[in-house]
Amino acid sequence: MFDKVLIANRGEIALRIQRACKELGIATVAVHSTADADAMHVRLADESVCIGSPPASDSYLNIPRLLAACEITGADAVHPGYGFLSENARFAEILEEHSITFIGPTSEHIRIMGDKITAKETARKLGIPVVPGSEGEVVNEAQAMKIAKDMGFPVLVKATAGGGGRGMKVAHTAADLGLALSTARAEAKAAFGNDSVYIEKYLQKPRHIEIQVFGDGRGNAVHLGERDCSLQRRHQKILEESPSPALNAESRKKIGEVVSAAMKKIKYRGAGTVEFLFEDGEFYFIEMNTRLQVEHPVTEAVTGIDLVLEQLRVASGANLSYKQEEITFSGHAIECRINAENPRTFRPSPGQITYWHPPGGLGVRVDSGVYQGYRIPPFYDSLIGKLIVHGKNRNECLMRLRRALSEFVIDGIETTIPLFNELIRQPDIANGLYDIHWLEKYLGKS
Ligand code: MV4
Repeated sequence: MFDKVLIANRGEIALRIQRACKELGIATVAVHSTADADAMHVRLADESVCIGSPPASDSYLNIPRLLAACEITGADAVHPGYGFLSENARFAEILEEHSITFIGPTSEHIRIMGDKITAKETARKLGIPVVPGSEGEVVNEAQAMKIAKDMGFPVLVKATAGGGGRGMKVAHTAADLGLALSTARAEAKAAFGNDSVYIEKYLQKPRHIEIQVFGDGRGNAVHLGERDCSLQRRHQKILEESPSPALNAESRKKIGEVVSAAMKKIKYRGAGTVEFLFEDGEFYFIEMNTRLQVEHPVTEAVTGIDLVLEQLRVASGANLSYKQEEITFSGHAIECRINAENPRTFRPSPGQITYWHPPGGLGVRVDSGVYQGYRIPPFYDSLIGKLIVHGKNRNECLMRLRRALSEFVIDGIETTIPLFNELIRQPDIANGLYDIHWLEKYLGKS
């Protein structure tokens, strides 16, 4: 097992990773920008290194500085968390070249899944159901038109280097296709420096269901059930739950087996999430995330498995701690992302937290890096905490979530807590009847 892990991240996930390291007796190194000198993950780490000024490019995304922090402290492994460099294949490679373990998949798997076309092609070959569409990128309108007419409109133009919804354009009819292609290309070029695009049949009312997987890198892999992440606004998840209200035991078992078999075939290592759209009882692969996800505590709540402990163990060469038949799913969990934002306009609300009182009690978990008196910097994303609630079933979970939200006191800034108080009282949410467009329709109306 590692002696010292450098956590190349900040905020709640840096603390989350520190907890697992401490349970295994591993020393922790925090890195921080000048804006995060007072952050909790810096206070609780065994060592800390200031790696630059607030902009991520000058700190959390700066590979030479992260490498220098490893050299200075003698860290023998790096945990990237999520975001920042967590899916940067070159970063994983550079660490390995310096005999420092990247706690995650191989750079090869990061690269394959980071390109949405190679990801989809790999999934298709592994027997994972994918969305009908072009075989690879489309190079001109004539080619796109033929494929679109064969599939039928509407179609979706997507950026090959994309993800998270950037560089995506719907073409509802043949007349829209040319503009959709050029607009998606321009957005992809601007966002990723790569204007390659592909097209897919546009699914109009899907849910977003993702499967948590874990592999040891030697051909063993398990799935840890699904998370329903359909409640999103502008591709930002705001609430996630497991199990999905839309799945029955048979569809859950089937997709879990297809995905874990696929991860065995490619000898996947570490935590991963296979993302699907789910519509009319069918799954359609869209992407794979080769990192720990923000919403991983939802899976931890229903399986009782600490995913970060597993990441540390597997990265140090250990076998998986669980066989598939030993993984059980109990109850229901819901996570609400607490953002420092206005609950109506979603405008960021940085500033000082003058009062902080998180909820507690059975089945209530709050993962956060803030504290009373902490000043939220304006430079990073607005997530300040995650409220994860578990109950024996969805109704008990909702009942407990209502109570936990009513107990949560955060003064001095605006947060999205009032939005959750509203949402969990909406019949569609209480009944689990929502798709990926539900929230934006609701916000558009209210
Ligand atoms: C789609 C889709 C409909 N049809 N692909 C959004 C970001 C990336 N994860 C893929 N996304 C979508 N791909 C086809 N063929 C709809 C979306 C989509 C979406 C997906 C999941 C969660 C929220 C979403 C919001 C808008 C669009």
